[in-house]
Amino acid sequence: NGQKSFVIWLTGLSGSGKSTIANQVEKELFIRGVHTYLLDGDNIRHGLNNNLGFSYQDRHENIRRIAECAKLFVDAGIVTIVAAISPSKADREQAKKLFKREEFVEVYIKCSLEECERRDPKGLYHKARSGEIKNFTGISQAYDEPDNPDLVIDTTNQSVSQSVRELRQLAEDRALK
Ligand code: GGZ
Repeated sequence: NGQKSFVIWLTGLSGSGKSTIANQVEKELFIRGVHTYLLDGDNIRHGLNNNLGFSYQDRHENIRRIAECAKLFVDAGIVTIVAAISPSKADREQAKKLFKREEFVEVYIKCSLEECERRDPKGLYHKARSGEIKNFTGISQAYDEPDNPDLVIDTTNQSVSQSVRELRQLAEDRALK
């Protein structure tokens, strides 16, 4: 009954639901006996990546370190969930290259900018619009949509529980097959 380990890479705008979905999916997988670890960009920026900001260069380094960490966890046999905006297609591709083909699952947590901005749980979009925060993804810096993700979860008009179900199903199928 060996568990397969791999990385589930969640990319999407701030406020799209990456962390919320990832946290809930972790709980549900734990109950089902699947061991996971969550690498959340926002959290890692308080520790390992506390010397990095939001320039293209710093985001590149943020994603590189997160990907290398994810590789360590996958090597340790753990289903690893990454939740990071990871706006650059090139950076995501570099991350992907660290893994075997079947070990990297790219999931686009899709949500319209309008809806992310309406949610604005931390008031960051408001600050980005007023210019208080610079280089804000979707407002003053680009987000490259994935061309060919393994799964798209559109949270714009969908409940959290439905999004969680979709991601949990994918993770469960892959972990236990
Ligand atoms: C984007 C920013 C910014 C700027 C602060 N641009 O939604 P959050 O608040 O809670 O999580 C976001 C987090 C982004 O960190 P990541 O490591 O995921 O970004 S990346 O993958 O692009 O390196 C957001 C907050 O930090 N935040 N300033 N300028 N998000």
